[in-house]
Amino acid sequence: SDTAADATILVDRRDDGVAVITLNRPKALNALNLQVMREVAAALAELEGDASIGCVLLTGSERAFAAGADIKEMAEASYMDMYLPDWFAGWDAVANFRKPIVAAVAGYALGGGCELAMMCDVLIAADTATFGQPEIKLGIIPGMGGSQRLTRAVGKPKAMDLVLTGRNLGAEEAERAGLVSRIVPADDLLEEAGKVAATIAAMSLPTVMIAKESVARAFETTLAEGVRFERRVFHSLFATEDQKEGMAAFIEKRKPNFVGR
Ligand code: CO8
Repeated sequence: SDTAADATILVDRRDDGVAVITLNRPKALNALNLQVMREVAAALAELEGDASIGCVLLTGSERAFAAGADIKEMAEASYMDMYLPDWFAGWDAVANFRKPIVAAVAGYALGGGCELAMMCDVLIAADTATFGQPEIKLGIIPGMGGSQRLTRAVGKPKAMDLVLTGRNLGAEEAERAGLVSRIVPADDLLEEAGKVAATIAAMSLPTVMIAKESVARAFETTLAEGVRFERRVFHSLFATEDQKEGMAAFIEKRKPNFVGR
């Protein structure tokens, strides 16, 4: 772990190609203040350039992935306090990160916590996970992409229900709605999510990055444009050594040894 004493996150680069980022403000249920945002963004910037890391695992505690943006930090803010520094734009570092991020969510993922989880690529939920966009109860609305990403994930009727009433969603309803990838027993969360992240990290890194980019494109464009994009980047993979290795390994009935280029 390479973390400062007063840090709000822990970063652990494992030798299986997975970097684990743990949100660590236990007394505030991992409320996402500006310090957390800056530390996550800085950690991701380092991991982006670390060729030994193929996947990031983002998690919180048993009690809370994150109970939202830090309400105490925002309570007295004015419009200009929010607007001029573009409050929370720094979280775009998560959404724009090029390697996959697996979120391992136990306990509360509310408000900005739910929005942060939705910025990740694979969302593994403990059976104890609770999702929601309760901002309406505070007189605000989701501000880290929730009104958009939630609606794309679960559709308009469910998103309206959640955003307008602020009610919580248990893990099972979240999975039925398409918000999470898988549910696992809470005791197995880190192990199971770690296996998913390690599986991804063992693949060809450029292929994984391009696969992520291609799926993410579906949220940005029309079907015809998205399919055209996919075909172009599909063709581009034939410029990688890993495509040659992966196909040769299949034909020779052995495991591929991807080199990440
Ligand atoms: N911000 C600051 N502190 C928090 C937050 C939060 N979001 N959530 C919990 N805490 C603190 C509590 O204040 C408490 O601190 P203290 O001990 O000093 O009083 C401590 O964490 C423990 O919390 P509770 O005692 O409340 O624990 P409970 O188990 O009783 O309840 C809940 C847990 C249900 C999760 C409850 O804490 C809660 O409702 N939290 C707030 C949830 C919420 O409303 N989240 C949305 C926040 S707004 C948001 O995320 C907007 C994002 C976009 C903003 C974009 C701006 C541009």
